[in-house]
Amino acid sequence: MDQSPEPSTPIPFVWHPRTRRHDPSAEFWLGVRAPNSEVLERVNVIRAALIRAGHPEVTASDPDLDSLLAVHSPGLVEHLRTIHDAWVVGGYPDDPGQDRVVPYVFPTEGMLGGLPAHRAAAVHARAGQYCYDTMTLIGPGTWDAVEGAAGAALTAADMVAQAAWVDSASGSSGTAGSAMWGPGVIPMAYALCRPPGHHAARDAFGGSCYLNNAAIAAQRLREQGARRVAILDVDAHHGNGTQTIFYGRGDVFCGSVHVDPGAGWFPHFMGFADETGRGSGSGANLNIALPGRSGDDRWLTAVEQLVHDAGVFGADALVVALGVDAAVEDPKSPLRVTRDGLRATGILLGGMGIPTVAVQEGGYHLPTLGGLVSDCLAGMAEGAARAAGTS
Ligand code: SP5
Ligand code: ZN
Repeated sequence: MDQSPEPSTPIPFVWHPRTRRHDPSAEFWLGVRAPNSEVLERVNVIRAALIRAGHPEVTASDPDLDSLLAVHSPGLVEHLRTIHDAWVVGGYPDDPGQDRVVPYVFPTEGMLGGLPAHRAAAVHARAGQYCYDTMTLIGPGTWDAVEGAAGAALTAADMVAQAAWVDSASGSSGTAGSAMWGPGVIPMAYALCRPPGHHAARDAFGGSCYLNNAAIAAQRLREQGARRVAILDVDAHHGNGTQTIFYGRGDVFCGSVHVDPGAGWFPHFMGFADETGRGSGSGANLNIALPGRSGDDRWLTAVEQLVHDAGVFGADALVVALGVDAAVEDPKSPLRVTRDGLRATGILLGGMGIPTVAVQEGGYHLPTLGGLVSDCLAGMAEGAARAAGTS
């Protein structure tokens, strides 16, 4: 082993230029139209910061349909792919004058009373079939970007899996995966996904999310050689979609630290500590809900707990649902985590010392967003280098 720590390898970042085509333009909250804060500029500032910090850039491949259907229902995928075209054909941009797909009626379980929902004839009714809020609008380029984001998550997962399990099994080197990381370096990649994904469930979308990029990455890691994957979600909001997707599975651990939904925060109806998994997934779900004004101390104690439990679970691969909206500057959450706190978060996550895919989730304060993501990734690389050096 080297005596002096190697300078840690900058984590490669994967993105798809098609992320640019998504413009939700607005959100409707309590019937009031507001600008949507999940804007393209988020990707621009993160990408600029990562390039400045020397992270190699990789262009994502397009995803194949089967990879999306591994965690989502065919109905949801078909809906997202086709509903905006149907909206335009239906004339809604002219009458009533709305060019984004906006739902108004939601066929909830309570409404249906156990009956299957009929396929609604009206496109404006179908708009609410898979959607659970009024803030996640669909525009002309939304599906392109959603596919691109999923592609970025899959490409990052494939790079990591190739280096971790395929090349090491064959003893080969020089393939795309192993070329990225030298011998002894723990493979880690970051997917600059937009739109984000952790609020999207198997059969429903909302919370600015359409398909669950982190879940898609985790599933791919399982298929490519990981035996037990941990998804650790450090976005300020509970990763409710990810939780639902894996709730009954014992091969994927989901842990999330977030602002307490019981104190009135999105996603309101889930994210509580008593949600611990079901059936063979019993014990494989961990929610840590924090009071609104929590800062670094409480936050890092929670992250330590997530890392500890994922270790006890026996994870041999990690997916980080990397939202940075817990930052004190962020307008979307009351948490008060500092930039140093996010770097320390990265060190703890990287310290697991296992192959890792980080997937971008939330983070909305444009002046600090790039630095926050870049510092968290630097922490991850540092934590992994330390773990590798002492193993
Ligand atoms: C990925 C992610 O961070 N999604 C966050 C979704 C949370 N949206 C909650 C919105 C709550 C209402 N906010 C009021 C906005 C008033 N314009
Ligand atoms: Zn969030």
